Amino acid sequence: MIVRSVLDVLGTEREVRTPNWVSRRLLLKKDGMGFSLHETIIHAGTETRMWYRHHLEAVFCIEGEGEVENLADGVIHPITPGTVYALDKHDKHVLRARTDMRMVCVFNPPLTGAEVHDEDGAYPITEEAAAG
Ligand code: 9YT
Repeated sequence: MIVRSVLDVLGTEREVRTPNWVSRRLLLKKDGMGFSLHETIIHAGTETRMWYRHHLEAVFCIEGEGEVENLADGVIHPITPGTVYALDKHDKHVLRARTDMRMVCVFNPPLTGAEVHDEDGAYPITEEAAAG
């Protein structure tokens, strides 16, 4: 059994910071679950364009408010605590945070840990990650 707190992750290599968000990667590929699970804080006032070409991601909001725009159809969905969005079609999207937003994010295949967004807002796939 793995038992781990966000507090264990702070300031370690499992905590990844970018200008728009900080991600605490509680479970990664090396933990052997077949998915990765992160707590991500999206900073208030930011707008982040993303396209996870190689991954499926579900994002469950537990704190804060914002919106996600599906770039395929221009539809804007409000995001508040209790709402999940799932990028089941590798959807290109923009996330806008009105306040700080606390999200629980699940990736399939799991992230290996070192990923940061490329110029498309995607994470690269490594052979290791592709193997699941
Ligand atoms: C909501 C979202 O996708 N934010 C970007 C960071 C990502 N969730 C991560 O790496 O944890």
